Amino acid sequence: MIQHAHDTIAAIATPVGIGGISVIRISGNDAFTTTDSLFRGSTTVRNARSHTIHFGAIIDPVSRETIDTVLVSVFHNPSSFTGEDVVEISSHGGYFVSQKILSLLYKSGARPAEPGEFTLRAFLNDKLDLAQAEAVADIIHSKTERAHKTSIDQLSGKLSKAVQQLREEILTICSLLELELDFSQEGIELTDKNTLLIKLSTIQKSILNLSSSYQEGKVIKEGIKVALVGKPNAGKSSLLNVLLQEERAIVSEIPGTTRDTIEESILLDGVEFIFNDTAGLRESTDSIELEGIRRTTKVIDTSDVILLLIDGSKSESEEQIKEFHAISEEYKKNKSVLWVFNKSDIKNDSVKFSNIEAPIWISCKTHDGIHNLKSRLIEVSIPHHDSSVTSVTITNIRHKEALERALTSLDTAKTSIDNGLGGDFVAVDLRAALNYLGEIIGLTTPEDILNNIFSKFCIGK
Ligand SMILES: Nc1nc2c(ncn2[C@@H]2O[C@H](COP(=O)(O)OP(=O)(O)OP(=O)(O)O)[C@@H](O)[C@H]2O)c(=O)[nH]1
Ligand SMILES: [Mg+2]
Repeated sequence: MIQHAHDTIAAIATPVGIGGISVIRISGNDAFTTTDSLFRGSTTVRNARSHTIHFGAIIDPVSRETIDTVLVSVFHNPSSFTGEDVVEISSHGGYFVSQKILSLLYKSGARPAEPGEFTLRAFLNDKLDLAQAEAVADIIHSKTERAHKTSIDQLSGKLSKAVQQLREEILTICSLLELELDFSQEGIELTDKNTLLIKLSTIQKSILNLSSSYQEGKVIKEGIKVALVGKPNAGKSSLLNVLLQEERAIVSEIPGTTRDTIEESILLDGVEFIFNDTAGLRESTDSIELEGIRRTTKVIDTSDVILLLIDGSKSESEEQIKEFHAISEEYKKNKSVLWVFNKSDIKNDSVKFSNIEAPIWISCKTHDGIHNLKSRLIEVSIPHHDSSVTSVTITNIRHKEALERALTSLDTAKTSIDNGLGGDFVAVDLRAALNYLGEIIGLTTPEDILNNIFSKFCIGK
């Protein structure tokens, strides 16, 4: 993908379907002439000034038929998104028109753009660094205000600036060490060992702070998955409906009502909470119900929070609780587990619910305790990193891993200094840290990783 980055590419940049307009994007050396072979307006595209819009028609060059009336936006290189000559044709929306125009563009010499290829070109032409290019995809996918804010910050270069500053600090130390090597014959020392160690520790602290913002960043970007788990009739579907404020799932007094898992989300504290209503856990011989129960286990595995829902009106609850204790023990190492007792309106006071950490009582019937439940969900699942130290939040696991590798290299550098090893040893580790940080912004990112990143974009972006 990276080799043939100069030919002319075209793709529809808007979603397929019925809509007011559709935008077809063309980028590359022949973007203007390719468009001119179809466009009839008061000027040709190649004679149009940059950043101007022109009304005209798209004509099939073979049949001479008019396909649509359009607006054509013209951007001359390097002042365009990709840094190349770019044309954006705004046609009428729908399934047919934009596809037809696209196929005519292909016949006139453009080739189909690969996923993310426009953004890849922007990156290769230094319009964006890699972290900013990734932010473009994040903006498109953001569903909440907070997700949007972190991606806009990243697009505007906040993360890139923080990474660049860290690199500069390491580079200064590295250059000093390398300079010292030149004078090693004369026995001149430019750097004091302790000062060096303190400086490296300070840099490490900043990197650590940045990487620990990932926990919050992940939640902001991906949301929180909550599994509603319990015995049949505990009220899982009722709870889902109460949270969504709509009758989404079927509720009935017949145990085993929910067979398949139902996934729906709501916003709490600006974060998306994705709830999964599951089939009630019980012994069963019904093959459909058993499949439902198997799916419940899968949902539990992939959730961030397990909400154990217990019918608080039933006297057999002690036994259930034993079973839930087993689930809780198995998962509480890497997930939050909330114990929730439902049906407080018909609560059975004779039953003792022992050994349970912070039980939450609710009623799906009267809505008692629902507000408290929401607060507890927010409390256990949205981490807050110290944003006073750095206002940058990272949301990408690739960035987190690169930061961690940089930290390890700095650790090795510090050990080398402690052990009295020469500056050349230390410099090698510092260079490694520089490379890892460089991967975040695309300075030192291997080509296969670049390809992988851009292939996950949508076509037309
Ligand atoms: N009194 C009372 N009844 C409730 C409450 N919540 C649910 N119910 C009733 O309990 C029964 C079962 O509710 P569901 O929401 O279908 O239970 P479920 O856990 O989804 O059950 P399955 O899908 O069979 O696993 C229904 O008759 C509900 O009306 C509550 O807070 N109070
Ligand atoms: Mg149900």
